[in-house]
Amino acid sequence: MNENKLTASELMELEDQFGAHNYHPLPVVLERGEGVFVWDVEGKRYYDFLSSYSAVNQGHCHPEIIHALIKQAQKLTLTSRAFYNSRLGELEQFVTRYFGYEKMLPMNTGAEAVETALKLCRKWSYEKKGLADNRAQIVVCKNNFHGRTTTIISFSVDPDAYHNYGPFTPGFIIIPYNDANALEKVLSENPNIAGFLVEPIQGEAGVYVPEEGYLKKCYNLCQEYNVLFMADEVQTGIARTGRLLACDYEQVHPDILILGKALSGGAYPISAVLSNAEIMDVIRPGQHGSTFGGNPIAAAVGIAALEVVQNENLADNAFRLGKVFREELQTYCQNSSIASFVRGKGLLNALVINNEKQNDLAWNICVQLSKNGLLAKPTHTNIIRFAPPLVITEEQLRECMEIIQRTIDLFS
Ligand code: IF1
Repeated sequence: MNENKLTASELMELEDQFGAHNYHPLPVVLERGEGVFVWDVEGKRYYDFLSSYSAVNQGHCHPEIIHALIKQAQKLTLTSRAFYNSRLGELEQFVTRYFGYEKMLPMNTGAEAVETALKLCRKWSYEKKGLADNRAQIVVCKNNFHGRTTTIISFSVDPDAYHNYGPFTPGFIIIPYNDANALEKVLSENPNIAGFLVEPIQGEAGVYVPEEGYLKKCYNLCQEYNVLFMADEVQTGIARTGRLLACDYEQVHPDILILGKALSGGAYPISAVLSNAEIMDVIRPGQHGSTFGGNPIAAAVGIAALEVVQNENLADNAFRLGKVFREELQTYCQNSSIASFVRGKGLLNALVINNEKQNDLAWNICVQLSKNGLLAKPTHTNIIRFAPPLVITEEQLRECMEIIQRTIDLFS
């Protein structure tokens, strides 16, 4: 142990003093990760049930992903897109084949990829669909979460996300989620709609799973009205929900697919927008870009991260273990005065806590869970998200469910 090493409370104090207060973290200071585990600065081990908001689906520090990262970092890290680089084409070929598209546009963060999709959709609507200048409207859903940029928060309904960040970007129409009739109504009444942007499962809203058939209905309506169906699979994509994409459950192939997070297995910020050439080709040289997007490290890491998903059958594992998780916890809920119900798909799940008597109950449960060796984070005061790395085994999952039940029992 390094004698000069700061203690956990000193490290938290540093963040408190010198960092912006835009987060409220659990009081745990992590310094190492491997697979489903992370360790804090005192050497205590935890099961990670947040997976860095579903970015580390492949598990922390996956050796093959880290190997690809290091190897490429020692050779060439960044060229900008002023030149070709020896890895980008390979990534683009790999990713387009992997997800069944003709073209990909690389960015870095989820929000940037969403922004890219919105710009692409607008441009397509003027140049292909023939909308009049500056008239394009994009339909989005209530309680959406697509990132933190000014345009994206312009169509948020969460005051925390948008309050006092105006003026906002116009051109968005908000309809209820999980309501295909609402989409049909707006499409039939408004001829200026360019696209529909949707999360296949609403993550930030509390893992809200729409009715079966919703995505398919919306996709078909978009086809009927010549409107682009854009799926934000930043959180749901890449095996998290038990299929490669959450849209795969309904055989929906989005016109524009938005990916991020686990596209790198958490080793590097990588995001991407995918579509066919007819759409993507409306963006010409100089009309969109990013200094870091498509850099050689990202390319090497992205391929390695997707290979892991395939080689280790992570979608199947998430599908199978998600069922085990929900079945067992649902039974537990029936006998608990505190745990109301569980919902989700694959290994993207949420437990709804009955906090009528105590509104910081979910937070307190999460603090106690951390003491018992499992990390999860509450959202919307009464929802706890459970999303372990997809490399988790059934035995580990069963141990975790035991920790969860034992912890909640303490509050009964
Ligand atoms: C934070 C939640 C998860 C996303 C979807 C785009 C982005 C995200 C569907 C933007 C990001 C995050 C960001 C994170 C909290 C988080 C989150 F709580 F909001 F719902 F994952 F669970 N589309 N989701 O979920 O991606 O620009 O961040 O790379 O701390 O804000 P980004």
